[in-house]
Formats: sequence, structure tokens, C-alpha cells
Amino acid sequence: MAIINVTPDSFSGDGLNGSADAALRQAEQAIRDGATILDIGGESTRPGSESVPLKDELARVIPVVRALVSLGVPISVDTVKPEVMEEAIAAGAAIINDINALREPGAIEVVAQSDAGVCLMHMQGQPRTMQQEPVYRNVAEEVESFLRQQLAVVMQAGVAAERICLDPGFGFGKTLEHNLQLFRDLPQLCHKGFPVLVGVSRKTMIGAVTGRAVNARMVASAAAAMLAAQKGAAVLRVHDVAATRDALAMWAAIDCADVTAY
Ligand code: YH5
Repeated sequence: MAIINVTPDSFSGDGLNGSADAALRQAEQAIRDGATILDIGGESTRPGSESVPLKDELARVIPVVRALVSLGVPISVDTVKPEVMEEAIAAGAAIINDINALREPGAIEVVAQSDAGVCLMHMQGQPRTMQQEPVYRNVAEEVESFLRQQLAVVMQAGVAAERICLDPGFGFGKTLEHNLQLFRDLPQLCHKGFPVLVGVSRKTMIGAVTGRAVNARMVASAAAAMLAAQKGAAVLRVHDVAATRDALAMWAAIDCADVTAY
């Protein structure tokens, strides 16, 4: 899953939508590099970030969905807002990627009334404050118990199990130690019968381990993605598709793993 950045549209005066055009070029490159899903939304939810007003998010995301639907790979939209979900699905998005696990009022109904796939992610707290003092008794158990409970709520509302993917939410209300423990315990979550998505690309935990600035985390991110795959992750959400593909290719060559599944 390639992360496609959607930047605020800077009006260029030429009548073209500059940001949708940039996203299209980025998406085409990601597909050439081996991406099989495109995730639109990206880094709106960094620790400490404020939420984006609805009208701004719609203006950023929907033109990009329209520009990318004809590329032939499923389009995922990273949003917590039911209105954005609804318009994105109408514009052709195949997957809703919700860091809030459909907890916003109305979100479950929008997804249930569609045939979109959905990623349910664990987060402790809210993006603005979640890194202030995250506390767990047992991080893997608590993440799993939240996901199990939200899974039941979402399925009860009519979303079939086959449409659902789970995500432990690396960096979302977790210290470095929590993230590393959760990563160690990934096999537990990956053996519950649902595909698991892992997103660690360029995140603070990669910076904490390597001491690298955000633009120099490609190698460590690809290594971590490969380890996640080895522990059973089904979807890898990454910025650097080519590097991740290379890492997976080495695993496949050595261990005869089926990386065509990715
Ligand atoms: C995720 O894990 N993450 S947005 C801070 C960074 C780098 C990257 C400090 N959406 C996830 O990618 N959706 C995001 O540098 C996500 N799982 C799912 N399903 C945060 C992000 C980032 C933040």
C-alpha cells in the first residue's frame, strides 16, 4: 500500500488542479514500483496535529480519488470523517482506512451501506494529545481487545468479516517500548483470521531506533516492513515502495515466501 500525499491545493492559475496532478504522477510511479493499493490522505494525523476542517479535506481528497480511480488498483482513503468516506466511495474508493476504527458517529453506517473494504486501527487517545503519556498494562492484549470489540460492533452493523482488515496502530498513543513490544507480538494479532495492516514507514519509532531524520528513514522502514511481513502482516503501508519491494524480494528468494501476495 503506497502512501500518496495530498497537499493543500495551491491555485496555479492555469485551470489545472496542481495537487491532483502531482498525486497522479506519484501514484503512477508507486504502481511501477510495485504498489497494489494506493492510500490517499497520508500524514494528516501526525502526533500533535489538529484536525482538518471537513470542507478542506473534501477539497483535497476527492479530486485525487477521481484522478486515481482509473489506474486499475484499489484506492484507499485515510479519513475519520463519514462525509469524506461517503463522497470517496461515491468517487470510486474501494477501501476506507480509518485510524479511528469507525468510531465517529455515522461512519459505520456509511461503510455498512457500501461494499467498501475497511481498515480498523487501534489508537489510544486523540492525535493532538495521544503521545503525551500513553499507558498500558499489556499493550498487545489491550490493542487486541479493542480491535475485537470494535470488530463485533462493525460486523453487527452489517459489515461482513471478509471486508475487514485490522491494524495495531503503530505510533498512535504508544511509546517506543509499546511500539516495539506490539511489533514483537504481531504474530498473535496476525493469527486471528483477519488480514493485518502495518504502518511504520518513516515514523518516530524508526527515528528513535536509527537516530535518522524523517527523510533518511527509507532503509530502516523497508527492513521493518519486511519483518512485519515475516510476522504475518498482509498489507504494508509505505512511502518507499521500491525499497520495500526489494526487501520482500530478498525474503522471497531466501525463504521461498510468496511475496506476490503483496
Ligand atoms: C497507520 O499506521 N498512519 S498517518 C508520522 C511520521 C511518518 C508517518 C514522524 N495513517 C497509519 O504515516 N493508517 C497513518 O513521521 C495510517 N495505519 C493506518 N491504517 C501517520 C504516518 C506518519 C506519521
